[in-house]
Amino acid sequence: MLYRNVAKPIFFKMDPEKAHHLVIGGLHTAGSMPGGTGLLQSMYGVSETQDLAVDLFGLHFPTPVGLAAGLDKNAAAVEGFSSIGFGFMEVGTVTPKGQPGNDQPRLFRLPPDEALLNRMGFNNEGAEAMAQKLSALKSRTIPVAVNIGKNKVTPNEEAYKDYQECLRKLYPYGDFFVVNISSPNTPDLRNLQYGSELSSLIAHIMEEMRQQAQSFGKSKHILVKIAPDVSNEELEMMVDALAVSGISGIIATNTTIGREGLTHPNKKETGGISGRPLRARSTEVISRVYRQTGGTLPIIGSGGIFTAADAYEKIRAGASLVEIYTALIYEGPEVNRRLHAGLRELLRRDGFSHISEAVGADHR
Ligand code: FMN
Repeated sequence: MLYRNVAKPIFFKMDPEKAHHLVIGGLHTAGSMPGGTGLLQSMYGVSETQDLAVDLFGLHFPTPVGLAAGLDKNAAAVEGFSSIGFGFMEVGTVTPKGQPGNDQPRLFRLPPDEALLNRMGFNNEGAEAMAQKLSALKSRTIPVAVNIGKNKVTPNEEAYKDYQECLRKLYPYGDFFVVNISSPNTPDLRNLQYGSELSSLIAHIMEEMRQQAQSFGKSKHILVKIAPDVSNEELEMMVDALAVSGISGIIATNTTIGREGLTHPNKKETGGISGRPLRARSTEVISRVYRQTGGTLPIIGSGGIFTAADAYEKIRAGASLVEIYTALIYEGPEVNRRLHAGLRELLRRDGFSHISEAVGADHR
């Protein structure tokens, strides 16, 4: 209630990006202050329960709801985000070199559509800066995934070098990794999702993962995040290629360039839409990936989750974990307790004693 009644009315009067920096700054300060994480935990934390804790990728996820990529692009507030009820978080997208991203304004709210539109363009401080921040963390309470991308100036033919460089700099610090080839805001990035470009990129990335595993003495998992704006045939080919590539899972999906059903005038801006309008398509993609792979490739569901029913829909469609971004902006950190309690109730309703029993239940 505190967020919805007090903070949100103030934030929503501000420029969206300024509000964003205020949140990150606040969570950074709270997270690094003595007693700060404890206070956040007591206000917004979620107690781990046996029915919702997930073990996957050799990691323990205290809850199945994570923070999606793009909010903490520089890993500036990991301790803060770890204390408000998330079961894991992604940091990034990070690129090898820092870059400013697109010109502002580049983030827009569409309140009646419960959506955000962004064309940030991978604004971030670069892999080295992120490595320093992650290495300075005192302790970790949830898995932290590093979401990696390519610099805007790097041509697609050389994109693999950027992903490899990110892995070289960040391998010790990520609990797992996400290859972002699905942002609509880096020119031509999404072309890396198709055909030989995809196979060759992932082969190079897997080669680097093997080398890093050897020199670091520990193998880690890497997932690929895909776009919702692909035809079902394209999706099928993509999943075929990814299923044999050695990656550990798929994140479905990133934002959409579609504008269907939107009412707010900001829909005319260029960029990717997140939130409510993305819900149905991202669930459909999850469902298709699960069916095609027979549930053998773990899926993290992302897109338009506001309620426990939204999260559960994605889990039943085939997601082992889910993540949110836009709901956090519209609903505040209180959203995590609601999702957690609601998911437990839905599991009980369906007679499941553990969330893993619900994963892909719609296909059985
Ligand atoms: N996804 C990425 O993989 N990398 C990013 O850097 C990234 N930046 C984002 C920035 C903004 C402002 C928003 C709204 C989304 C961004 N995303 C990024 C996509 C989210 O991680 C998420 O997949 C998407 O918003 C759908 O989830 P949601 O409907 O819960 O927001």
